[in-house]
Amino acid sequence: MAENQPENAVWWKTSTVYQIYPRSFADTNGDGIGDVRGIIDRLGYLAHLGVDVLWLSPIYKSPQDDNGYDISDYQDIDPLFGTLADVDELITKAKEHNIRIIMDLVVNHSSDEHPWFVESRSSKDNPKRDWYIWRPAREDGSRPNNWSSFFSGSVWEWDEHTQEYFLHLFSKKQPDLNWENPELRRAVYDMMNWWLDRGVAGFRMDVINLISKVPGLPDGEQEPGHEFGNGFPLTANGPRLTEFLQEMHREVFAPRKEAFFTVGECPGIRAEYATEVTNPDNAMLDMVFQFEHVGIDQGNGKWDELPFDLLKLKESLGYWQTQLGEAGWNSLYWNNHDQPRIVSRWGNDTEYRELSAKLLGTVLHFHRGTPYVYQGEELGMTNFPFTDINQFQDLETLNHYREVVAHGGDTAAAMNGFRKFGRDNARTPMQWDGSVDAGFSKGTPWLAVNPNHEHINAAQQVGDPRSVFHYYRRLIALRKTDRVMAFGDFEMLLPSDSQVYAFTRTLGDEGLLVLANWSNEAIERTLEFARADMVTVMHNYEDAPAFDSALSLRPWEVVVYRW
Ligand code: ISL
Ligand code: CA
Repeated sequence: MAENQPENAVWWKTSTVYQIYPRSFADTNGDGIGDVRGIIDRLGYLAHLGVDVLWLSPIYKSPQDDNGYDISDYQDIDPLFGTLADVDELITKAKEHNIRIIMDLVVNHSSDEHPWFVESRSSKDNPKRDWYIWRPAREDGSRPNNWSSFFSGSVWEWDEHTQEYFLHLFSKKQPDLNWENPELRRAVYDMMNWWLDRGVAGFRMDVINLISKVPGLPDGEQEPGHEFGNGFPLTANGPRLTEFLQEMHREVFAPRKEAFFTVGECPGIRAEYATEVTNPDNAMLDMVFQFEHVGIDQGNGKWDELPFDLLKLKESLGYWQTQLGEAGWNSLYWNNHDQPRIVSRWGNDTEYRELSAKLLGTVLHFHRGTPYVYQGEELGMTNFPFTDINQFQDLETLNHYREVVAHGGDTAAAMNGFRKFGRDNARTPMQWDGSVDAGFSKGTPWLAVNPNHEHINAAQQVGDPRSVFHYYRRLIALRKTDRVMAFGDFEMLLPSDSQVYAFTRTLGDEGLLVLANWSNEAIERTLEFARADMVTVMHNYEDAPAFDSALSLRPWEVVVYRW
């Protein structure tokens, strides 16, 4: 383990990060959209929960094509969310609660309405032409390559004015920045320094492993009958990524004395490279978000549902625990604004909602790494009961639906995929109380509130010591004081058991044993693990069973013991 770092550099190893999707958190001016003042108003709630860091999804100036992941000014706040003065106030007031703020850094692409792109597209000899990725058509007039965009269609958009295509891995309103250009990189580092000088504690870096494109942008593999090829495996983790991340570290983070941390979103990163990236000796990033475990129930593309298989989950998370055990550091998450709600996905969101929410929280938080809680996860919020395509707002969902319709595909199957995996499941408003619109807004929320807010809400749970909220409070508090939970070695037990998730954490002669029944049935097992000195640390049923190697667990029961 990387204990070679000074203690003050590792504050984030005993921290819990809370992700806020500002648009859906708390609306103070009745326009139906959450805002920065709404976050300020709820700092007391967040301090009570005990989180150390808030990651804010983008609040910068943006046309909101992808809810702010399309930025037109990196150094200003969109009036939808408030002002720079509001953010300064948030930073100051959060600090009074010992909470740090980190910003979402979206620099794989900008908005097409960013002045940089407006200039870049104005002429072929504009000084900023090379800040984006422009290519002529191929000899036969076709697009420069066959890649499909993450949000459907081609990655290439034709520009009439200059008669060239520009690259966009995401929507056509999100042109990719050209990291090969040193002036562009300089502008990004200046902007990052400006935010750090303002008092933010670091960044979550959006798709940062896509910034170094594969040279020559060759065609991707194309399945027969498919209109596009897959460029993603070619262009993720590109050849200059290490160099760019090290340069960024040198230009932005290395000269600073104050505490900060970085987490890079890295779809398609492998554990070997993630170890390199998060090894402090290599001066790149503190942590990455990897996607392996959240892909285990998706087959051919994200809409293709495979049955949940606990063995696959254990194999994946166990592997990352071991791989990043010595030198790197893991980030731990079930949820974010792109993923469906975890109790609906892998728990039981009906009969065992509270028990399974607590089990999921326990299993995740007792792994080694820094845990992330996505707004509402601490209440056991669920997916939304979508019945109609018109209830969705997310461009990923709507674009895919249009494509299915255009190809005469199966719209009912597509709807099932959206219900299961659609990003709007995570984006319905935070459920503050049981009143109309859940206390989120006095106006009409931009996305409907889940009808179950009448019984799943913060007001009810804050007042109930047995709630999911209070259970999360205990998990978050424990990480700050329990060195075994934060730093102990991880070992998976019962690796081929398809119902039980069991593991130990050990540090010196202390240890933790986590036993979780990930199923609707009571189970009995014999554990090859015996100690007389076991004390119960956490449990999700009222009465905690004393440790016994003849293990018997009720549905969705989890118990943690210490020796
Ligand atoms: O959401 C996904 C699965 O459908 C991912 O493919 C996701 O698009 C990918 O992880 C990148 O996500 C990030 O960048 C996107 C933005 O839409 C997401 O919200 C953001 O988290 C483009 O900026
Ligand atoms: Ca508002």
